[in-house]
Amino acid sequence: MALPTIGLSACSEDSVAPLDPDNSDPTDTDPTVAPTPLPIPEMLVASTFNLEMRPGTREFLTDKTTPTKGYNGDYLGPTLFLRTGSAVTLNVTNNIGVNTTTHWHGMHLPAVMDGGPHQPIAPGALWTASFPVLNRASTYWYHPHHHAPVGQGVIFDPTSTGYQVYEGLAGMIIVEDDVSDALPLPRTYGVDDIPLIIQDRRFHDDGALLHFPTNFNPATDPALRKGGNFLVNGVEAAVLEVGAQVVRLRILNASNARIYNFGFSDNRTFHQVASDGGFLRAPVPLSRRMLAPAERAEILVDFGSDQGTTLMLRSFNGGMSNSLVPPPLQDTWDTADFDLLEISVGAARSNPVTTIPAGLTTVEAIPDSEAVNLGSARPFELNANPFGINGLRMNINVINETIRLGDTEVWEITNPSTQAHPFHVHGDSFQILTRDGFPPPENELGWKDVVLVRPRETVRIVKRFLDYSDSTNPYMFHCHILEHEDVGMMGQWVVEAGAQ
Ligand SMILES: [Cu+2]
Repeated sequence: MALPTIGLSACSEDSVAPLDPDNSDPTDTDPTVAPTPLPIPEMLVASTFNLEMRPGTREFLTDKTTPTKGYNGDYLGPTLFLRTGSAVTLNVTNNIGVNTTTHWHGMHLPAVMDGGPHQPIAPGALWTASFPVLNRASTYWYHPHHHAPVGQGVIFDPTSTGYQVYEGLAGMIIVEDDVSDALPLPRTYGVDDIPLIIQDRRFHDDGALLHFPTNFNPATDPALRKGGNFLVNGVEAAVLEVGAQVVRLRILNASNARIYNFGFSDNRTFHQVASDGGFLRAPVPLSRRMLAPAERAEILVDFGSDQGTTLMLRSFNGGMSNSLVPPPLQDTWDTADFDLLEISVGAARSNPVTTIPAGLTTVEAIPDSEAVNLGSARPFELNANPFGINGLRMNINVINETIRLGDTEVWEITNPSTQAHPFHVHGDSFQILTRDGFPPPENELGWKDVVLVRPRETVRIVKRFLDYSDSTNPYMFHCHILEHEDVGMMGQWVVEAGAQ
């Protein structure tokens, strides 16, 4: 499939870097080439899903072939539709020629079904996960989570998580339940309910994915896969056509390392309705929503008065300055505003949603008094030199934390480093109690499975450990900057059934 090679010329402000698929000249735009409509990943609705991890190619750059990997296709994968309360079976076949896994990010499931480092899939092998869907309605995703031997060369290892996700292995999961059914939200997939999988990439001159610059020095460089080619659903500089109505965008930051500060080119207000693991109590009005790697946000955007106009989904990283990525680790795009997607508004579709609901659902706040360790929260210190957690690098043979089934715990995550780290916990969603002692903003008062911990910040989360115990097979906690994870910023925990 030929992909667009143009840079859209829709930017109205000089300070905004135009879309630039070749990433060579910020003024290099060619309005004579028609833009590509935003592709919508195929949605699979089933109780048994068959996923094949396979190699492919894409033409991201004009007349250049990029070797890629995908699920059931060349790049990314289908959207899996799951229903709370149903049973699901996922058959994953590894045809990418190297060891891998597939992890169901955010799902509450037995550890042996998690698809983490302890469920490797050998080349040619089939791995099956089956579990009841217990999650709340929200947006989740899947991606490889293989653990290559930790060492300086691990980020170049084609079996590492960062390498494989960068090649294109990722897809979205949508869970619906009785709560979402009852809400007056846009729900027609690809029409007014739009998946947006956001990624950044770099390319060699020959079109191959550029993992690191040729002059990359592992001793001094940040060793992060970041680039100035921004893909939405695997395509750069695409156009999303919507109706003049309320549209729901499911934004997934599936980038290896990039943090985005999403907003629109006209600075309009939008409403966040869901965070990683479920709906918020009520839509939260925002003009910016930051998402770190692996975070999701569902937002409602009212285009009801915009028929005949276009606007841009933009990342306002200029406003982030040095607060999350310190200067030695920055690239151009960490401190610039840049466009991700053009949105073209046409006539309303049939049966449009035209209003933002006043309320959504009840979110029971887990009382911290329920925690068995309120006075001595379980500590997690994020270490960047060398990378690790609590002074330890990931060791697949070491269980770092043991938790008792049925307990509720407070975890305290501290970040003494100068860089923000998105901390992810497998197994089930948690809630954020405090950031530096204060309650988080309203749009973080829901269910989360990734929390961005800023430099020198302390975040307390509360999590229930219910339903599944397994003293042998662990879940993971880790930084979701994938290169950090790969070099050892990860640990393992088990849930044991013990005397209550
Ligand atoms: Cu990190």
